[in-house]
Amino acid sequence: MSIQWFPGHMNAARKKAAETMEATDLVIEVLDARIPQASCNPMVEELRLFRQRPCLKILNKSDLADPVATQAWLAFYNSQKNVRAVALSCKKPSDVLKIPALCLQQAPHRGVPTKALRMMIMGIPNVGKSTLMNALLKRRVAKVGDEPAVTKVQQRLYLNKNMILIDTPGLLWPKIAHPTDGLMLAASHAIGVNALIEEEIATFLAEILLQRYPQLLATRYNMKTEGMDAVSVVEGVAQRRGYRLKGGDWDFEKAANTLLQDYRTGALGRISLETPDSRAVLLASYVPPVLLGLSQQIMPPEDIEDEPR
Ligand SMILES: Nc1nc2c(ncn2[C@@H]2O[C@H](COP(=O)(O)OP(=O)(O)OP(=O)(O)O)[C@@H](O)[C@H]2O)c(=O)[nH]1
Ligand SMILES: [Mg+2]
Repeated sequence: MSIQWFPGHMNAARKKAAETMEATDLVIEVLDARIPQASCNPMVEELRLFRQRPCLKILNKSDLADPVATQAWLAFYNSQKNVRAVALSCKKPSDVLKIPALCLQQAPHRGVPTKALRMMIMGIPNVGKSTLMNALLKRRVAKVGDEPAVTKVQQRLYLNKNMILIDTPGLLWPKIAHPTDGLMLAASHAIGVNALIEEEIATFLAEILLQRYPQLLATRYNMKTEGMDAVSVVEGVAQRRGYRLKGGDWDFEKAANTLLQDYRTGALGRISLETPDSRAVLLASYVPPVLLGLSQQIMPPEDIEDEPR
């Protein structure tokens, strides 16, 4: 199965982002630290590079990610031109406090009253963009929720007289090239629930957990994972939790849901679904798709919701 999710409002959001990019000095790209490259929208990268804007990549939800993998990802991104990467949790105020200084470092020619630093927060759905916006502003200006596509329109606010923030709706891209990226995005809850085939996603997740984090599975569900395959892991969760259907069979769907929830909330432990090495292996067997046509994405201006000054 190949998971694709591109609801109507995202097309409008993509056009709007292309137009706002012109009047943006710095892109704050929020990634999911558990799946940094799978959560890196190629459309954002393309728009940013087209306008030659620097980028602060925030590996958010790092409280849920494997710290060893996160360190490897930071080295990976920090070697890229015009990119600075940090790992943090937008839910920790002390982490968020570091961000304004990093932004100013990335665009030293801006950040004075006559030339305010204009920062656009971009990223896939449910990655924590609005949480970041609220934390930076120290007040609740944007709605936050643990489901994809909460924010539907851009919102622009002054962080201080020298810095402007623009929150944007989560963006996916029309064609996710690698099926495993779609599964990782769905497992991490960036893709809407009606597009999900939860059992397949949970089986995919179980496969990675078996390979890389068998001890976390064993501890959480008190089961021996030796000799198990992914399907038997999900069945094992049903057995351990006593999930049965009316006829007496194991309730695979309920167990799949439990496994996904335990990964999403961090109950299983700190997990990263990909590393720079696993990504390199994936790319080695990959034929690039036709490049996205930028000209189709740049549209005339529309109104941004502006904070009254
Ligand atoms: N564990 C953890 N959860 C976080 C973190 N940052 C955000 N969240 C949670 O992630 C969920 C999504 O956060 P939002 O800020 O609404 O995400 P968004 O990127 O604005 O999502 P859309 O508007 O749907 O694109 C919420 O339940 C947040 O509480 C973090 O650093 N760690
Ligand atoms: Mg949002």
